[in-house]
Amino acid sequence: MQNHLTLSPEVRAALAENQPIVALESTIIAHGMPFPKNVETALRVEQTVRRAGAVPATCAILDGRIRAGLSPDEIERIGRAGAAIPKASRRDLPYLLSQGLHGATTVASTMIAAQLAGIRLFATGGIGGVHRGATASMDISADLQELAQTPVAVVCAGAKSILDIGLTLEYLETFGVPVLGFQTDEFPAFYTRRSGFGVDYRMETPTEIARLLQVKWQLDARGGVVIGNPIPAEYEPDAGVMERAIAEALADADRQQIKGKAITPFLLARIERITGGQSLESNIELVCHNARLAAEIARAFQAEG
Ligand code: PSU
Ligand code: MN
Repeated sequence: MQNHLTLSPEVRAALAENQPIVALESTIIAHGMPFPKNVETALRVEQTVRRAGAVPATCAILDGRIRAGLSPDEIERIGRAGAAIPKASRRDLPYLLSQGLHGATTVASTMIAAQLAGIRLFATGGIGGVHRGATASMDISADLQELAQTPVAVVCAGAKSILDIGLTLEYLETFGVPVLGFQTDEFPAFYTRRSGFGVDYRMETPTEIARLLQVKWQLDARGGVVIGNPIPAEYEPDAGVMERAIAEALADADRQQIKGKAITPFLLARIERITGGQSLESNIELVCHNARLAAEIARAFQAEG
């Protein structure tokens, strides 16, 4: 079988030495934030992982190869190219790899890259989910099916209320994906610490989470775990402003008939425009916050294993 994965020298060495590693996605770089903040953020997230004692593995598709671990130059190239690099979820991989193309990895495809590499922890901003109105549109992110089948734990700030958070949690329950809250009883809603929906289990420490992950994969090698880490209160934007921005963005998407893979990036960019960049600052801070927690869990996971 041909191996489609290329590891950076640093990630390869970290794997050989059983060091803690945190996978990071690239759709957030190419489609989630504007240049140059996207590149600054990606580099700052890597630095955050390092400071917390783990090795970052930013993932992407470059020249038809799945890559785990990128150089700062490669990260900058992805950030500059932005939306010119296609957003790549599970279904896009065979095409991009067979054609020798580039792709920005989503939560789903970053989980695939992490699993191929042997990386168990992954930090991002928000996961994809069941979209509002999905009973008619059937728009459910492939991230959720990936969580159902691929053994990687995803630290996120929850799911944005551009999604139907209740249905997203129902879907995860159906597919047996544990949803944990780090020092919270509620699943966070990305920009806000609360969503009104509970998590399955509240966890107080990275070690507790690491032990749960060990047991999960001892029982069954299949499937991921969602770890909801609320945005720090000092970076939480005004909830009313965000709700109005989200409602306006959703109405615009509806009017312009935005569909499929374009909808999430469209909504993120609209919200950022409407809030005058306030949402972007919050987004950056919560990603760094998640990267730190993922590194701490990765360290505890290595210690427990
Ligand atoms: N949600 C966010 N920011 C993001 C994404 C989701 O708050 O950048 C990105 C992630 O890469 C996620 C993807 O995996 O969008 C989900 O897209 P879709 O709904 O098309 O599966
Ligand atoms: Mn979709």
